[in-house]
Amino acid sequence: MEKIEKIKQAYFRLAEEVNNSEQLEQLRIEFLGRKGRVTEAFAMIKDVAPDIRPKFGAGLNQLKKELEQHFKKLKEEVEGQAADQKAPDVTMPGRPVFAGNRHPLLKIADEIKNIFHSFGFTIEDGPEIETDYYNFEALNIPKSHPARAMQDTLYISGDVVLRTHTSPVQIRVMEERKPPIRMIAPGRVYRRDTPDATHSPFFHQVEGLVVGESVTFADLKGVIQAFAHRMFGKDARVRFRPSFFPFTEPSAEYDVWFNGRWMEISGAGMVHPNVFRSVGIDPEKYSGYAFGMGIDRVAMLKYDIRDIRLFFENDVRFLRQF
Ligand code: 2NL
Repeated sequence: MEKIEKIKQAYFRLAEEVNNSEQLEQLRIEFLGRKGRVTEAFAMIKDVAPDIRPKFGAGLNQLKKELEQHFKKLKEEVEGQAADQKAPDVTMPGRPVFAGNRHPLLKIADEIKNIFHSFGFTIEDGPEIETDYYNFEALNIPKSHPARAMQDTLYISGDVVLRTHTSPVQIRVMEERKPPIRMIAPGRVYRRDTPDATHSPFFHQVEGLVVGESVTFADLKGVIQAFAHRMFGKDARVRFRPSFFPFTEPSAEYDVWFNGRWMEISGAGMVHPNVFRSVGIDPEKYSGYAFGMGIDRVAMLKYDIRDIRLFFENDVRFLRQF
């Protein structure tokens, strides 16, 4: 029994000092291994006097059980520590980071630009702060037109305005270039509107303009139809309704049928001869068509968004869906 007690004490003395896996393994070999001290003690049973043999055997069994249990706990401790101290596992998958995404209006604007670019249109740009001349006068919009009133347009000073459409870009291009012209002008425009589900004091528009010899209304319809198919798929339908704009004659508004409803996209028509005259293009020689469309409207139709203000509130829960 003294022998058992000695092994036990030796084991615990050594176990106290174990703090890495090599020492742990040493401990196992020395006490619980095939030639370890516990195993050796079992081999001694046959040399022990028969009257104390059962007690010795039971003591040894008890010792073995106790050391094995303790060793198991110790092993868990040592290995846990080792795991903590290990270098980071570079093969672990990374934690996903939300990298952000493009604004839905920019995505739609890009799609529109790509479609018209593929039709051979150039993409043109111009100032958002415009003069009365480029925003109204050159477009054959009379002084008396309600759009020119203070309640509809944001005036910076007497004849400086925030552009109400991107038509001024087309006027500037026509002043600078000879036909043929085939262009779109995407950009932000401003109106003096109180925000609600369908109005915002700023929104986004793409205007298109094609000028050449014998350009017709049929060309306009074909291009709008082709655009609608590319943007909304082959099932999209387009309808034209007669309308009036001072800068086109004849004029039309057009709607696109998509997702079970008609949505007014905007207007179009043949460029008014007075507009050609104000930029020095001969209306007897050239004809052209123009159209406008609301980017916000196209985005609302395509993504089934029912409130335009969502685009401008910058709530990431909304924005990250696209
Ligand atoms: C709308 C739809 C439209 C045009 C824009 C245009 C531009 C030039 C000459 C003639 Cl430079 N027209 N743009 C034409 C028809 C409709 O926008 O609802 N506007 C108030």
